Amino acid sequence: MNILRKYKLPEGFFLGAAASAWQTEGWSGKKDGQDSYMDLWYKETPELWHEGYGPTVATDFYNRYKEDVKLMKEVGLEAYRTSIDWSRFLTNYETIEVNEEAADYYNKLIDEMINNGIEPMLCLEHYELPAELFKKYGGWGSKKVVELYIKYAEEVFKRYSHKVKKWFTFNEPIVIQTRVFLDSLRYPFIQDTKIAMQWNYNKILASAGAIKVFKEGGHSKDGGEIGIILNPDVCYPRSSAPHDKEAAEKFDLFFNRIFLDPSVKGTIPEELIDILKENNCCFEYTEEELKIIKENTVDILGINLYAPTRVKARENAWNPRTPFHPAYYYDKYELQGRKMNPYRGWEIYPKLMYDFSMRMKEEYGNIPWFIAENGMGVEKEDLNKNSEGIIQDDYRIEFISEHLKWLLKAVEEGANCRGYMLWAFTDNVSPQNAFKNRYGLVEIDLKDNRNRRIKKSGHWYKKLSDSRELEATDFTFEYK
Ligand code: BGP
Repeated sequence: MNILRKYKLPEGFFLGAAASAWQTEGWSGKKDGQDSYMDLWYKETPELWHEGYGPTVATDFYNRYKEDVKLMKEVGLEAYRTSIDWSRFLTNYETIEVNEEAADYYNKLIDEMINNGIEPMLCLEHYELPAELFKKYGGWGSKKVVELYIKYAEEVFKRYSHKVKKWFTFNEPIVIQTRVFLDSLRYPFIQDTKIAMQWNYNKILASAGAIKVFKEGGHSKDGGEIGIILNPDVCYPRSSAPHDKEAAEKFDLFFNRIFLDPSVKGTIPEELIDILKENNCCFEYTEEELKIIKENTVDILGINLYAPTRVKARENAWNPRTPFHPAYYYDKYELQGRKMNPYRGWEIYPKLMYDFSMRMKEEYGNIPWFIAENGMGVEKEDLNKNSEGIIQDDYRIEFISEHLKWLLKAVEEGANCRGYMLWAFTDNVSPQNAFKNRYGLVEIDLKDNRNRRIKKSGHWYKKLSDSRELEATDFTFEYK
């Protein structure tokens, strides 16, 4: 028998859940020419998306948000994070012509949340780059797109910053270009490391630019805060030997410090620039841009943590015919005996919450941050219902409890983590996996008009939020 303990949620520590516009809203209300990069990817290769589902209807949040806000209350959310879909919000991305219908929808959604006591947190880009800017300018590879994004951000702040107090420039800004241009896993299947690095850099610059207009526009008054949501891969070396440690350090440089350092410290690591230059794939930058990055760091960080990454020194020589890739320095490594989520193929290692928290405290000035995503995607959950039709997702309750427990321990030891948001509020569309793995506290029933039904975990989350007391196993390992 495991020993159970009660852990108190500290005062002011918030509980919420997250989603994004394109994963929930559906295309309802979108006009011709308003596709996002995600819509384009799906339209080009629908056969590669799980069972053919994509963002077309998603959860129909655009039409059903009132019903959903009620459910947010019923599962105990204090805050809800979603995004403004850039491709929907504007009808002309160059002259910044607003789609007033969309602007009205976002306005009503914000009001609905506030009126129900749920704090809205909004992100400006959760992969919703307008397809038109992708096709015309090559997307984030172009500084023109940086300029247009900052104008879009300015327009959004003007309309809503008197009501919304937490803003985020990007969600997981590293992901798209890593999958598309570094690893060539997605449409349009191009491999070009320099383009991937230019996207990284241009997003760093765009984030700083949006923070600048936020501050200069006076949107910080009355407690307005702006930050970015990053997905650091908490990385562990196979061994303490120098070659394995170096592999982990290089992985960390390319996938974590690349966004953490400029966002928090205002600097891009010199070692990264040196390596990119040596390999002829450095991004184009100017001293003036570096100054903007230096002067416009975040107020708050949102952190998405799901699974650890384990690496070891490479065992085989690099194929000299392949272009430079950070994997020149490492191989991925699987820890024997690890606990897995087999559906998503991710290791489950709750202590990563603690390890990352301590890193924020020691290396990043302990600035305010929160868990912006953490969760467990599981396939065929509907086979797991009780007689009343409620999904019995005890594994999700255990997953949340174990991760939250490690996070609370870190807070007790001085980590400046302000809250926890689960991915996700309802089941929703994943890139390519679509509705395969379900993440929600609330089920979306695809066989029955996308009806909503709170899962066992949703009822549990509500109790947690009301009692502000987590019951979870003690830290001691039980020998059997
Ligand atoms: C994060 C994204 C989310 C969400 C989540 C779950 O990386 O910010 O948008 O999709 O991961 O991952 P997936 O949907 O790939 O299973």
